[in-house]
Amino acid sequence: MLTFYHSPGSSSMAVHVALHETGAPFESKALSLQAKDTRTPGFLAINPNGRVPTLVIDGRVLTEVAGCLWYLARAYPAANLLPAGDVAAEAEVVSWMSFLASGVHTASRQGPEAVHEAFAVAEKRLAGRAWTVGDRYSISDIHLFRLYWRFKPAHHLPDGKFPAVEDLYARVLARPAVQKTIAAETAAGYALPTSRAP
Ligand SMILES: N[C@@H](CCC(=O)N[C@@H](CS)C(=O)NCC(=O)O)C(=O)O
Repeated sequence: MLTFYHSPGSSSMAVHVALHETGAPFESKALSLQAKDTRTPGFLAINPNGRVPTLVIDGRVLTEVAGCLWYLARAYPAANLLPAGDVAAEAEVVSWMSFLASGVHTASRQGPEAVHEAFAVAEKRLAGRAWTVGDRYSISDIHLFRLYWRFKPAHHLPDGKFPAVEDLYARVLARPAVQKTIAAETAAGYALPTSRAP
């Protein structure tokens, strides 16, 4: 049994997309960042870091976007969210997700200039390829998609500045699992654009 602690529109959206991609059954627990639901004693007892996403797998707690995405890709291989039979390609997925968590997500706190620089690096890393790793969609594309989805309006990233990222973003946005996630999170409630990306 999976219990998914998340907040609509936040980092946890990437994991929400992967849950829908895999079709894994899960119990949804939506938390409000504004109401500081992630800082309650009850939630801190589950995740002492007080952050979403938090996935509880049969009583075991898993945190961080990259960890949760990796789990879902490995636990539900039929969804094809990881390159198969290629260790170097799997390592590339880890490399992208580490870069996205430490180099792109954190840039938000340093302001728009740092975010622009981070996406310029992502653009160079993509180097005109369709997907972050190999020739098909994987969890690192979901991770990149969600950051661009959030940061483009929040940090005024102009159309045409990061063409490879934008192209990947548009193809991921069109996926049924992504549309389902956006519908579910919109119904739960969030407002975009925001002046402060979480
Ligand atoms: N490094 C973490 C970042 C997660 C994160 O920053 N989550 C934010 C929402 S985007 C959060 O839960 N904030 C709640 C809080 O600070 O109280 C990851 O990759 O999962």
